Amino acid sequence: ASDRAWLQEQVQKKLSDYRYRHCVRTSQRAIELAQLHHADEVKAGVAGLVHDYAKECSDAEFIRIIQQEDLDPDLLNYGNAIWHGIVGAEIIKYDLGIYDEDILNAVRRHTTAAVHMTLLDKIVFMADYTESGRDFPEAATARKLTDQNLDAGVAYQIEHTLQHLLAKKQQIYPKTILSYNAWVVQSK
Ligand code: DGI
Ligand code: FE
Ligand code: FE
Ligand code: FE
Repeated sequence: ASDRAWLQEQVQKKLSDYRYRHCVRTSQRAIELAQLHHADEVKAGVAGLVHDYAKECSDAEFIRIIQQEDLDPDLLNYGNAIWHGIVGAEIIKYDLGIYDEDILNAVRRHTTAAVHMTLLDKIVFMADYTESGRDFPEAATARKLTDQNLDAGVAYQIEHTLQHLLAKKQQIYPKTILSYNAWVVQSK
């Protein structure tokens, strides 16, 4: 069930074309970062490919899974931005038969980051932010930083994403704040 061609076909069927292409680019960037930072290239490629697999699922489906799988009920106070990774990992298990907890955790942590992140978590988090299609002003700086120093890239993304959310008066998930405190405040 982790055959690359089969997996890519499942992701393509599940997503709109533009998001499917984002997933393929994230997978390519994750493999590149795995080579650069000596991580498992196969796991990085798979995690990058599937990281947004659940992004186009309905709210009703996420809510049903949060309840059925006894996930943290506080999740119900958030929305797709938070659900597609954390709850999406459960959908990836059912649909794609991926049970590797390294891959699932990288998917779970790809939006909010986390206080403690594995090498694979960091690679998928930064691949999503620095894949070749990203054209926001911070992307070029983030790419350079991430190639040189993965942890510096993680801190950079966390800081800029939080700034962006605050500027739009968006609801902040508690784990996002904890990540900020751990990665940005303490490494000042
Ligand atoms: O799924 P992608 O768009 O490729 O990227 P992502 O999963 O890293 O982020 C999805 C969105 O979620 C992005 O606009 C940033 C936003 N986000 C990250 N942390 C939080 C958040 N949104 C809210 N409301 N609260 C957060 O804590
Ligand atoms: Fe995402
Ligand atoms: Fe991300
Ligand atoms: Fe993404």
